[in-house]
Amino acid sequence: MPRPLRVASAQVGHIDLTTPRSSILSRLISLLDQAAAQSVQLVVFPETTFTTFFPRYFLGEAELGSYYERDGFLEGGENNVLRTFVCHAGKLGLDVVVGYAESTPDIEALRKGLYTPSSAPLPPVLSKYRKVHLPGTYEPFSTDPKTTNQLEKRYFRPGDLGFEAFRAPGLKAKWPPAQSPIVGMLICNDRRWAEGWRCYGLQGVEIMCIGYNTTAWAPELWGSSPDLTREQAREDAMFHHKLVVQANAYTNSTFCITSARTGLDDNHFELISGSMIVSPQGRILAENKTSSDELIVADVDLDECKPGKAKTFCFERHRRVECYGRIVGQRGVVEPPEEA
Ligand code: CDT
Repeated sequence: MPRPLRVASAQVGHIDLTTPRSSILSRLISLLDQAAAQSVQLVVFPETTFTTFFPRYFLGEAELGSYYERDGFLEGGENNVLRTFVCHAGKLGLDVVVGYAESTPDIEALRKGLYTPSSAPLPPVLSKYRKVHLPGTYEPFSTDPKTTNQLEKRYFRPGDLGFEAFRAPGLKAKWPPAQSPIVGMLICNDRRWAEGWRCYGLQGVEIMCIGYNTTAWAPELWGSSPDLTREQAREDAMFHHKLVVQANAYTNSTFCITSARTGLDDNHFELISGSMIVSPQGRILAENKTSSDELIVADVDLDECKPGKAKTFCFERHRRVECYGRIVGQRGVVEPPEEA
């Protein structure tokens, strides 16, 4: 029996450091309204949806605090953009995955000034995911305001919730006797690590939801040649983004929805786009056409995950866990010894 679903990626275009939250919120509300008008059931928004990608800036603690959402956002509070967004999605009957920088009292108590980003599908809050792999550095590459820093190790703590898949029962309204979708979340840099994908694969994930901010030009960050032109760098960043998403969707036989924060922030910092919906065969079903706010919609049938899970990637039959110990037992590279 097919399990059809209409899903969307809500790509968000440029946001400056000083863009008022009220104007960001109205753009997000418009994307939600567009999704509802097109009878979408699940929408995925980017990482740090409600602000610019502030870890690229070296900020003082007072300013930094204004870029986080406080824990307990559902209870209210002044100018609570996240709560307004969530309530609007709820009114429209949409399931939403949205990334935001989260501040929690326990984290503040532990280590003032460091926070954890998370992503939550709402309403109600079915699950929460906190980004595990934090790229970049604790110290800035430079304090020159034009430098693209990546200060996630300074501004956040690594996620502590693991990779827990969950069911989204609201999405099966159109096919009641069948099982509800199994959903997983990753945030940005996590998508480059096969380990997280496999943890979800081992729970039978059917829809991976990934928001991100990926810089198109940051020579200090790359593993590739520092001599690349801006065009080559942008092309590489997009290639690697698509490579990891398509490959991991295929090897775990899952759909995947990716959502970019994109555009040219502060008229200087370029982020790639690449918002797309990918099939369990690793093929792109729909993708962005602009580098602005844009809703990318696709109709999927979750039962298309089944052949890959039952055949090529039938984990129970083919995996050889006795050979994989190194993956969890060792963090960095240990090279084989040189021949004597
Ligand atoms: N936000 C985020 O995690 N960005 C990183 C940049 C890493 S530089 C290769 C990303 O993986 O896209």
